[in-house]
Amino acid sequence: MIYTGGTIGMRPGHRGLEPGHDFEQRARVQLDRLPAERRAALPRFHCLAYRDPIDSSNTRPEHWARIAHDVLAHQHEYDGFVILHGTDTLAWTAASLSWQLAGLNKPIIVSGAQQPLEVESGDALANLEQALRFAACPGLAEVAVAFGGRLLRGDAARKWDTHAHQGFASPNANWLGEWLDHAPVLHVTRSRPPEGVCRPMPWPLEAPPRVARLALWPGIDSDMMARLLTPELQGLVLEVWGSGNVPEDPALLALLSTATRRGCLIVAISQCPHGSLAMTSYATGHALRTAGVIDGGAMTPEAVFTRLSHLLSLGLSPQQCRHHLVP
Ligand code: ASN
Repeated sequence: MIYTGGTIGMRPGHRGLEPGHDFEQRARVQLDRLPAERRAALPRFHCLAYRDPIDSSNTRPEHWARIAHDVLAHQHEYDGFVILHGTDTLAWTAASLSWQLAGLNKPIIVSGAQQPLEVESGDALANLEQALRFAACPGLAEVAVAFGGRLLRGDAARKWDTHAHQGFASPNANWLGEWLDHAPVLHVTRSRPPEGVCRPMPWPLEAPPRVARLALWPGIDSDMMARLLTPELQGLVLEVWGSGNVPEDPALLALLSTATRRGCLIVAISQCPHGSLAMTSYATGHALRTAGVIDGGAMTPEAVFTRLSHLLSLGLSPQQCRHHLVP
């Protein structure tokens, strides 16, 4: 178990909740409150508690690399891993780990909580128990998010509710499993086959690639977009309308086209949380294809952003990245 911070381990401070320490001891005190038979069903675990736990709103790509590095450093010692994380950017970390650790073939369960461990009737103890039990499921061989009784694909999960115990959803992917009668149940017993380029590999820390995210709004013009589409930009997650539409503005489309021609990878996904792109349905969508924009299908913004970053950090050419972008 790796504790990185987040509300699950927070304590009240002067300005509000702050990342707390002594996590392992506090977690074991809580787990001891479970009924004897559920305690007995927990796997044995060791805990690596980061000495600098953070609120996950402070997460940077370096943190994703650090977690992947720590998992890989201990991969032969454990049958599974639990990563405890703040919920605000948990979906980004889960997506990043699903690329960085593709092919590890062990359960890597990312979890956290909406309330701290010590809150009576909070969700922390339940999520901790569920994460540990799912991490001990031999049939699971990928990164997944265990939260509020659901097990979601690591690259499809999204934070869905600011407060509810069921704080995560995967609107475009079926659950991998769920918690039923105090036991983990897997709906999919085999993970995806490992992908060619993605062998387990921590992100190179030195220079994270320059990737940005842009959601269109009515009235966006090419001047505004040009500020983001600088020559240094290597990748862009472009969140467009509906099934893949953009404004019919020749200057805006020319800007996208110039960027893709110089090798910037632009991936379009929908601003609708549910459903996939179909860039050929409308004339306004067809223009995106002509501009060299890649169809991101039903991927989440977190998944596209981290996948782009991962592929670019491997030093692959834009053509190779393009080939591997949409699984
Ligand atoms: N701000 C917290 C975090 O992301 C929220 C949480 O964990 N529930 O670290």
